[in-house]
Amino acid sequence: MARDKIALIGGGQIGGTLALLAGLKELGDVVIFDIVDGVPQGKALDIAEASPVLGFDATLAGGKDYAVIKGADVVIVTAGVPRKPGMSRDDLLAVNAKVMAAAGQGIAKYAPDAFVIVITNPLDAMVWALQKASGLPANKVVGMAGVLDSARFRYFLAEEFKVSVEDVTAFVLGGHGDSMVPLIRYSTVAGIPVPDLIKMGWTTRKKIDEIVERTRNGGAEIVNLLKTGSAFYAPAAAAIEMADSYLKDKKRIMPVAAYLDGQYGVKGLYVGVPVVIGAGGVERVVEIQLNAGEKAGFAKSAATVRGLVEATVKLEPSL
Ligand code: TXD
Repeated sequence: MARDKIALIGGGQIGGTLALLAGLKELGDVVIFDIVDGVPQGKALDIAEASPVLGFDATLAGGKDYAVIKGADVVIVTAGVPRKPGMSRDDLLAVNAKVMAAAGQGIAKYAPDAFVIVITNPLDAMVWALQKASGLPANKVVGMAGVLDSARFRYFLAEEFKVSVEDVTAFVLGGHGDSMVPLIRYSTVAGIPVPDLIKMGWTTRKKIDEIVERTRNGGAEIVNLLKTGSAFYAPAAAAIEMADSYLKDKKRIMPVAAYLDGQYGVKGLYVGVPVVIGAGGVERVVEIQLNAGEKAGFAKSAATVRGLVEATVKLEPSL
């Protein structure tokens, strides 16, 4: 049986890391598509030359013609421009919406059966734009944000409790970044909910609130440190975990930007919710009961996303 094929649309900071991680985990053959000639080919060749040392078998290639993604099983989209100082939100939306329109057409033409993971920011609007432009079924197109936000939350909790990150689970809802809604009552250490750990004296409510705030600002914290770009190791690791669950039909439950058709009271938008990811793509949206505060936080997050999508449609009428 031929290997699976992973196509990366965008071979920049995250794209290159995705290619390396896909190789390391032997997820399949990798192609990198980018509009900058040479970069995709150079990164693909460099990672291929690492394979004898790292011990994995995969073919890696790059190119600037969408035909290179032909037949891909998974497509991960990081193509676009990051927000530069002085660039308005609408400028960023306009540029990246055009990129999503082109990527959507390329995927529709060459990889219509793929599972698509969008990473490009502003994430919640770009995943909507990509699905619209590609015409792929909504359950085969998702956005990566929640797995990254929950990874940050899990890391900070593990640091606070001095336990292994492997025994910490985190539950986040809503949009990416500051409109994220973390549910500490469903976040646990070895199954013990965080509120119980507060009662057990392992930490304080104040400390947990600080950790939530740090998670919300996780992207900005890295941008301020790097100064020349945004996070890319953790975002790439998060997207690869989602691809892995699809390719191996693992049916992992993960927080992703998924298409809601009434769940959580939202219709026709991509918002961060827990879903089951298996060979069918999004196989189930996990709809938990929210209390009044959580409902308000989620509704606020969904309203922000709706505003972004409406602005995107105005700026990119082809969507
Ligand atoms: O959690 C999340 N979703 C966020 C997403 C976490 C971190 C980064 N976030 C966003 O991902 C970020 O704001 C960007 O929108 C994307 C990709 O981030 P990255 O750091 O990889 O950006 P780079 O290094 O600028 O790479 C973008 C690549 C670059 O090589 C460009 O040449 C290419 O995209 N590019 C294109 N490729 C194909 N087609 C078009 N039109 C195109 N335009 C640029």
